Amino acid sequence: MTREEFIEDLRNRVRESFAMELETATPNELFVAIGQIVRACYAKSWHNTRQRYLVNKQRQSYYFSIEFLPGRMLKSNLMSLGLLDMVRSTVEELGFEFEEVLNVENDMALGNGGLGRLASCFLDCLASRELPGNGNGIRYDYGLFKQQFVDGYQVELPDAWLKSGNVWEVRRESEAVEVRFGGNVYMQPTKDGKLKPVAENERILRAIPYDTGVVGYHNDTVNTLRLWSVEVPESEEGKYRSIEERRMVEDLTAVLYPDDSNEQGRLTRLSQEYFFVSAGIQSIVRYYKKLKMPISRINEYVAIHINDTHPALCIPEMMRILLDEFDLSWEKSWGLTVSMMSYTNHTIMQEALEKWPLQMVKYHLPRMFQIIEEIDRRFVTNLTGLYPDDLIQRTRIIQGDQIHMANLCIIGSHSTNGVAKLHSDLLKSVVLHDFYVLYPERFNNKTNGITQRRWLQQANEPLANLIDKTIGTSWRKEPTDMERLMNYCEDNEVLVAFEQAKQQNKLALAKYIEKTTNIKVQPNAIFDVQIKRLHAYKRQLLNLMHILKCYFDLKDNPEMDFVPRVWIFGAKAAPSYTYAKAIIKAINEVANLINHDPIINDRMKVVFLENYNVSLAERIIPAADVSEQISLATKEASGTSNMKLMSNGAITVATMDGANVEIRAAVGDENIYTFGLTEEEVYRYYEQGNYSAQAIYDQDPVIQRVLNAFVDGTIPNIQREGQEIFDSLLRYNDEFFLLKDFVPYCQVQAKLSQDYLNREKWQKMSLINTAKSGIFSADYTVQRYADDIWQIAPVDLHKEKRN
Ligand code: GL9
Repeated sequence: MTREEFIEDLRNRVRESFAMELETATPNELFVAIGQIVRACYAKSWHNTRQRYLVNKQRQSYYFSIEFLPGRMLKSNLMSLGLLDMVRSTVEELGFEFEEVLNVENDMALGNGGLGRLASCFLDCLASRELPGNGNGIRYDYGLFKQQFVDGYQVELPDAWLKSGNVWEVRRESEAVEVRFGGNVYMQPTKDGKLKPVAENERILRAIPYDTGVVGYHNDTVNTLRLWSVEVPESEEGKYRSIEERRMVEDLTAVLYPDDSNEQGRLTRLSQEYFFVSAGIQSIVRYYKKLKMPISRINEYVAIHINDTHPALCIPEMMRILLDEFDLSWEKSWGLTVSMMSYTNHTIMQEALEKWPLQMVKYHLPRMFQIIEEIDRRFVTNLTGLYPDDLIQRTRIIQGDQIHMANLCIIGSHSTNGVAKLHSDLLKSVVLHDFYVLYPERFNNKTNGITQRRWLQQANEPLANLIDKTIGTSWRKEPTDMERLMNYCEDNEVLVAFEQAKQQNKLALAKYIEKTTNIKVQPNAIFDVQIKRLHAYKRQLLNLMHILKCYFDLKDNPEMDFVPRVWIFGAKAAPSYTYAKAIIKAINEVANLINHDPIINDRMKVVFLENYNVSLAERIIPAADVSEQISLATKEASGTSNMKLMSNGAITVATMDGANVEIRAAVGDENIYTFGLTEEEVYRYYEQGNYSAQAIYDQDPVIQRVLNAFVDGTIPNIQREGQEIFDSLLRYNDEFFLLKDFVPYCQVQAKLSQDYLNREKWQKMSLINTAKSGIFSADYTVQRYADDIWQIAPVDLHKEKRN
């Protein structure tokens, strides 16, 4: 597309869609019109990709996830299509602010955090590697809540992201399917002496797919993210007597559950899970029928991935279709199902392991229940005599009155993986050890990754351009090529240029901070960043305790040498998680206290940015000097903000948890600040039960002063919250060992401050972090899933041309 063609197209679309002339258009109209043009640009490739898969009978993978978190798509699509520079300069020449146009787009925030963002990075990388991989999920009418602070408290507002339409999606009316809930199922004998399930009084819902193209980077691959929305089918209209009854049904895909790990056990959530699973599996099977292959070979063409346990019903739903609709035997159906399914575990936090009340499943999903019962029965029968009874009882799916979804996933799939080395090892040795005894060959590790195209190339153009200038552009497709930066570790010119790029990003963030919070920050201070969901185990409170210590040090000794620092937080708390909300309130009050204290004289600033989301992450990450990854060892399965920040040259302050362990191995001990309890030490405390927070408190006057600040009025306006926090640390014995890790944490922070003054040393560390970050590209992660688990490969793009 030439510049002239683009302007012509833009002019026409603004005219046709809005009855306006280009000259009078606002960023809103421009966004929609450019979005339409971009979609038109990849429409043909999208169609061709689908055709290619169909004609080649391509084996495909389907990534089932209850969350996807793509963020904005205009800039990334323009970039993938190679149109970004032309469109940007043209739009600016026409007299518009390109940034403003980009900012019109609502984030697509159909996820809570790492797990949902990982799913989106994976889709991007699958397309960019020309791998036939699709996404399957839910089209929530409301995404993750918008966060506001009122008097320092988190307030949640609805995210009506679809209000002004969605240029990227295509509603595929003709591909709707029916999903059935409730009713009774009984077994009826057939003529040939078999038993067939017959259902009556079911509630039938219509699932409509909305497809979004996932555009590969500089290739012709456009894969599909399919999200399902609920409707009442016409045939069922009569069954709903009241508007409320109908509303209940339509509410099924209304909102994303805002809990990042706590399962609330709500019926709507269970229904959501079955809804998108059943719709997705049905649409896969219908597609497979088009290939005209026997059903007994479906496992050669289809790989289904269960992203955490939320889509676990994929297993019984596939069984249902093979048994009830294709009349396959149980054994044959089971063999096919297990060979198609694979599962990723994303956390070892006990409260996040999904369990459903047996009665709820039995009543609302009776056929699913029958099948799960039979899977469980056969599991027990097959193992009895071969393994100890207690092991069988611990690993079976139905225990007491609950259904254990992780157990279902492991038993019903051929692969179970964790998301970082340490996490996968813990699954084998502790959390899922019993299963490891049963199925050692099923367990494997797939360390998470990120896409540097969004998180570096797109979010951090100053650094990306500098990398291009230094080592060429190949890293954009082959991220490990960034290693070549290692040749410039001693090159002063390059180091200074890196520093300037960082400085430019810090300036931009400082402007944003001032605009949104009225806080003025010094761009030459250390920008110390902790961005992630707010959770006790992630220990934002430890960070806050260190801030308080610095504050007291300065108060006591205002003349001391102090390297200026800006602490930047971004975090949402689950609306029902009162403890996490108390910490938000406390951080905000400490910020207020410190930011306005004349003695501090701007040497410390604490900034809690509202409404942390993908777009805000894209602003913060390029400007970070320091990356806080300080979860208690064993608790963070992997983390992914650690990888994004590292890529952008931030230095990590890290516990030996999740992927931090692999980051340290990559950059070397001297280019990361590690501290804190190790996995072994944490488990030793658990075994011996001899941790005493009170004892640590009693012996350490600094800790006393920091903790007392929460309850003695030093931090104003946090009576209730301060007490709750104080009690969590002393009365309830500090579940996440903050007091134990506090001193070593402060020590590495002091070291870091000193090192920051040595600009050359710091800049070199920063460069090494970027250089070594290529291995954390999700390009490689999805390639490993493709090779080891899904067995999918790129289509030979030139095959059709040759034929
Ligand atoms: C998580 C883990 O907590 C993270 O450590 C991990 O990086 C991601 C992706 O594998 O998965 N598991 C989980 O339930 N969440 C994660 O971030 N929670 C959210 O997505 C909010």
